[in-house]
Amino acid sequence: MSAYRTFTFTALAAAALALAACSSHEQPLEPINTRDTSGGVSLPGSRSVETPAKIMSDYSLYRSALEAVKRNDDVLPAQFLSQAGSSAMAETVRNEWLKSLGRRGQWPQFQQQYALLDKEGRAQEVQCYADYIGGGKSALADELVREIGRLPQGCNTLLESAAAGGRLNQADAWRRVRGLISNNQITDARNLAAALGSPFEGAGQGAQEYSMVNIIGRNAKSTPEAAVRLEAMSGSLSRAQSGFAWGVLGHAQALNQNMPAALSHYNRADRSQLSNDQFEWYARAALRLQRWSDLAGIINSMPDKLKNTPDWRYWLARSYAAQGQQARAKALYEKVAESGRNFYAVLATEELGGRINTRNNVGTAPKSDVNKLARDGAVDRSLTLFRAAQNGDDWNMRRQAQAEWRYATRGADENTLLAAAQLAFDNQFYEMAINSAERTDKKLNYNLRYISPFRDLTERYAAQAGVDPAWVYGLIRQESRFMIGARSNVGAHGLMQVMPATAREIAGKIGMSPDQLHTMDGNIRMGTWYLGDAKRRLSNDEVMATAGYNAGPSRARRWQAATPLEGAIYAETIPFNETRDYVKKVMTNATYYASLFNEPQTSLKQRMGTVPGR
Ligand code: BLG
Repeated sequence: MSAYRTFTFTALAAAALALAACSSHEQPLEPINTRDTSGGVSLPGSRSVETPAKIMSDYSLYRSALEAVKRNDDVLPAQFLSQAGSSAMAETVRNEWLKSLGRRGQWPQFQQQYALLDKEGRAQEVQCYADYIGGGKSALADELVREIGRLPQGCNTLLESAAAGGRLNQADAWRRVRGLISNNQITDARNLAAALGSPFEGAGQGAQEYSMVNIIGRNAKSTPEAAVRLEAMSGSLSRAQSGFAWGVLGHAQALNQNMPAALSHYNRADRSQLSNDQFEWYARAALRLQRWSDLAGIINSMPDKLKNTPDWRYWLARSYAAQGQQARAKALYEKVAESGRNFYAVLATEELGGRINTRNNVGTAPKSDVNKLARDGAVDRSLTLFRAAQNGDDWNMRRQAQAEWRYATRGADENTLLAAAQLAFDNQFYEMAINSAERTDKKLNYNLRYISPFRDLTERYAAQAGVDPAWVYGLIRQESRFMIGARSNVGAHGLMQVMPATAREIAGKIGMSPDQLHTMDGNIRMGTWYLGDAKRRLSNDEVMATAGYNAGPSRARRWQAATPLEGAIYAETIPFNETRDYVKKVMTNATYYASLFNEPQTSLKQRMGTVPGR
């Protein structure tokens, strides 16, 4: 969508914005920066409001159309799209239908529908099919062949045809074959090798690659024999092959937290062969052992995109600092501190002697902006679905309401995002209030980024459990985005995402009924108690307790080192992706909430502390 209609503010409204300093939140707002009074919201095109009946009927047609796509029925999706207008629903149906058309090779219809898809809303697999029928050199194929993990069917189709047509970099393509073998995606590996002209069943490179399954395959790679076998075979392998295989073995050892073995395998790897994931674990192995000069060398040899993330810039700075190179460290900390409000940006800010602050630099979005947004058709569709989802306790519909919100605010400028965040908040559509508020970079409203609803209950139960309310808020924000009744893929429930089995355990210990998991009050009570209990059981350490809340206390203990370890190093070397990311986010959130709640302790570094040795 290119034509943006901009509603510009009058001077009067700008003055109103300057005056709108008092918010409805618990926190008194800091005096706003009166220079920043440029209001106005911009909305894409003209999107007229539809009746609730039309929206609900679209939603039910949408669900049927998606089901129809699964049955390879082309009639219902066509019917739905012919009358649906533009929405996230239409975009999803079009993408799913295009994937089905691609799988079935229905190219004329594919091309017709593809032309109607917004560039920003294209599913990767759909783009793969489009490049596949294009038949030429594909930038996407060049990028995807560097991936070693699973890709959707359409992207494998693209890669195989590019391989067969000699349009892929051969070294990259064989590396992907190896990667697929190490990830146990043998069929995809076999197909790609065949497309490269050397099948697994032949006598050429394909067969040789496949023979590596007993070294780098899923069941082999973490065994002690793998390294012995690789050593024995080294003479008959290419540098790329053995260089890749050592990376696989290093990665497997690092995930088992056998860091010295991981490092020694990785040191024999060919760095140009490592995937990003393998590279990160190479660095984590050195980090966990605090081999700072090795760590600097590893980070410096990462591909630029990875090396320039806040995460690895921060650790590179730390390794420079540990080696006495303060000026180089400082320059990097400055870059990381500018990268936003993530875990490492906060830690870097502190290394530079600063502290986070939660002073808003804008006032509350003016009522007129918020009202204007509410009259946008796409925003209204989202809110209509949201309300209906709440009334019917329908989580599929709730997810669609969220998708419509993201669609409605796609490409929005910062004023619009802040007004959207306010509108979502006013409607108790909390997850989207956060989603919109945290997409701004210059104009910051911390009360919306870090909303704190249900304050009475949360503070009461946090006090009962003897835990910091800022920590509890940081956790709820990460767990459920304040969605009452939220459910995770594995069945965790409610604001604090308590698992039913854990709820039974808690209920037995503190005399509650397990069913109270499903009430707002009961959920917070159970979650805060469990958090406090995890903390007591885990040496009173907040970082370990956070990990334990998500992955189980016994795992958090297993991840301890033999000797005391900086909390940030403990967190960065947690082997579960979900938990590693979770701990960093919860602790960062807690730091922002501590500042918003005027708690005395607002240093993330101190909060991360030192995890005691086992
Ligand atoms: C946690 C439990 C732990 C349990 C672990 O799972 O739930 N915590 C709570 O219920 C509060 O008790 O440890 S164990 O009892 O020692 O096994 C491990 O099973 C919850 C986690 C699971 C996670 N959220 C709280 O953090 C979750 O739902 N993950 C799936 C995310 S998604 O839907 O796939 O994105």
